[in-house]
Amino acid sequence: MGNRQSDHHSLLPCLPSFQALHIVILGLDCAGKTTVLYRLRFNEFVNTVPTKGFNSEKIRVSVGGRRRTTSFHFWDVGGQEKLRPLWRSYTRCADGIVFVVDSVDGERIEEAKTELHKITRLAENHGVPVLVVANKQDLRDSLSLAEMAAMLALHELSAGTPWHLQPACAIIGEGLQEGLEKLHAMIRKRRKLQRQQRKKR
Ligand code: G3D
Ligand code: MG
Repeated sequence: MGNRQSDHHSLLPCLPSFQALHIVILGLDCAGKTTVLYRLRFNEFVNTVPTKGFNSEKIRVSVGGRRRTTSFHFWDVGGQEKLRPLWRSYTRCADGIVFVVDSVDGERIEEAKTELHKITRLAENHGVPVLVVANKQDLRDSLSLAEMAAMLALHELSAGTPWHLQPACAIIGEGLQEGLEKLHAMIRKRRKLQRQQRKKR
């Protein structure tokens, strides 16, 4: 575990390591990205510090009701404005994106929407499934899922981008397993489609 910095973002290997799914966790600063990562990694709450570079963890998770576990390689990238231009280096070749939104930060939800739409519109991210995590649902005054979906204009994401909006509370882990199941299902569906398209050619 660590809050690492890299000067070699453009050199990140394109190939995901040994069949692990390459998942990038994005979202504005303070949305709860690092809390999500460490909740998944240690199954407990870990006090976070602002992420200056990135955190990366490989985690095996049992998904899809299968006995075998699936390996996810998560990249949690700093969300401060000055760090957002780096997101693109991490989403290159991503199998999936987890986009964490603070459900009580109504003031910055427009900013979150802009960043979400910007990253999913990139040509190289076309078709990459997105799990939108409506985090901090434990707090009073959190926006409802319907409000979040409307304010983030999820239905306006490009037609080829599969997405799922998951209510969650990262500090106790609620909703995270369910969200990962959905993300995994979307990734598998996309891969199946890609295989079928390759066969047709
Ligand atoms: P980031 O990595 O997106 O920048 P962090 O965000 O994971 O560092 O979390 C930012 C703050 O939000 C942290 O509080 C963290 O404990 C809190 N947080 C994360 N998830 C939840 C949640 O589901 N519910 C609540 N109530 N708080 C959450 P501090 O106080 O350390 O800034
Ligand atoms: Mg962080």
